Amino acid sequence: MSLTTWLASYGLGVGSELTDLDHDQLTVLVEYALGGSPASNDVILHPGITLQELSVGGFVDAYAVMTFTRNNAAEGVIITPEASQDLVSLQEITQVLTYAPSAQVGLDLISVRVADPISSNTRLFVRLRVETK
Ligand SMILES: [Ca+2]
Repeated sequence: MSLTTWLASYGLGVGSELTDLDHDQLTVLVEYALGGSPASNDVILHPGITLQELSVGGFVDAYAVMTFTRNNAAEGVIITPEASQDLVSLQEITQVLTYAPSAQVGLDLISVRVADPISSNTRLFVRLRVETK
């Protein structure tokens, strides 16, 4: 379903993508990409961050893992997980741990890990960037 069609299904028009009408801290565009609704609270869709002990290259260490949903029906959006140590320089997180259907029909559940173990970072920020193509 195109973004325009999806917006119209909620009585919204092009130009409302960056609003947060239901005050759940997710913009309308992010709700479309992650599988939420601009008319209901979707706090449950906020990306989750956990620390996990993982074996990478034969060495076990603690890694930051971000988990988020993706709306299978969303067309024309790019979801990019990113990590930064200083909020100036951002690197795309490309190490995908899992990419599988979620418990909610139509959504995939994706987990990615930051490339370097948490012990190598004094500070670490992660975010999900959502943009239209
Ligand atoms: Ca919502």
